[in-house]
Amino acid sequence: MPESVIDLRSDTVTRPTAEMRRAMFEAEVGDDVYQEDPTVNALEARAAEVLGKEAALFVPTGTMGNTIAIKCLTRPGQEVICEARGHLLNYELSMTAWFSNCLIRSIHTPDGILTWPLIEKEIRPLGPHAADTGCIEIENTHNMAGGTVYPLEVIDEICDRAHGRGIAVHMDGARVFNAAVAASLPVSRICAQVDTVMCCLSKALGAPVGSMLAGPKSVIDQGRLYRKRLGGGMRQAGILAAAGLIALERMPLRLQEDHANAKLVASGLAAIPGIRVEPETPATNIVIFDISATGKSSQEISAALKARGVLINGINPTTMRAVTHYDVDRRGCETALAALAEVVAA
Ligand code: TLP
Repeated sequence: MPESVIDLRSDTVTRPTAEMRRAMFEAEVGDDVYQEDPTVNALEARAAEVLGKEAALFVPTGTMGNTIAIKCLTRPGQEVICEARGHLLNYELSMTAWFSNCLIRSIHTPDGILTWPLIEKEIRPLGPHAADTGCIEIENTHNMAGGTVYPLEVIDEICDRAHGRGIAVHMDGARVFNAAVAASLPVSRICAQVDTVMCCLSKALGAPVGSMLAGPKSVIDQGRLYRKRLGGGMRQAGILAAAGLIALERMPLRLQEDHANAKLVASGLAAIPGIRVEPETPATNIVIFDISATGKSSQEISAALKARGVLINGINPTTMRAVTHYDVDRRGCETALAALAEVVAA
């Protein structure tokens, strides 16, 4: 991809910083399946500290982190409650069914945010006609709802009530650092009550590869075995963990910039005839917008933008998503907006 392309398809496209590349080059490594890679061990210890959990596990992807968490928190034949547009349900190739043998019970919300009253209605005790609820999964920030952020009291209430009924809570915190910045709270406070949290180093935090799964030591020990079963037992993974450590320490400090750029993109989009932005003011770095009134499909718009050096994908024929990140600055966002206005008007 040439440097001049403005890529707003996702924050997964971020490339490692010069500092990360240097750290990767110099990383001390060992065999992580023997738990002898000092850099992976340091990353796992630091992630546990930052996330406020007893232990953490370095996994190659967010999908693997979620898969392992759901497996550890459920028994085969149970249900997992998840928001209807959740990543777990829509973008993980049915791993909840395939690996954990559980069914997802989804709940529609306007903003991606589950609340205890919505969840309570869907909790089922085991009986002749119903499978019991094994776990509740919440996505913070919520990707497809437009990077929305769970209010702290909503998370705490879900966790208190769920635990009272013997049900575990997993947070898909792929972008929990964005949530923390938006809520002006330490990430450890946001996930204080959830049993497990997965966070991605390879999205807004810019590491080339990797996510962390954090939780009680007993769960993480069990998770390490599931990681091996899934083919995720990596050897000299310290090369990757070295970049992950920098992602964890340095990159959260600059996320506010991405959030400001997302607001700029949202207000620019709202000014283009035929485009409607949802929500109007993004809380974090994801802008979801409806293009149905432009008379063009998202595929047509994507193709025309690509010809102008701008990449933005559709979620479906009438909805598109732009994600801001550190590889696209304010000027890049302005150029993308100008290209979009041109494409829509053409
Ligand atoms: N999200 C990707 C796509 O898969 C949609 C993106 O471009 O946003 N949880 C959430 C909330 C995510 O957004 C993603 C990736 C994952 C989990 C999975 O992470 P990876 O891609 O590392 O498996």
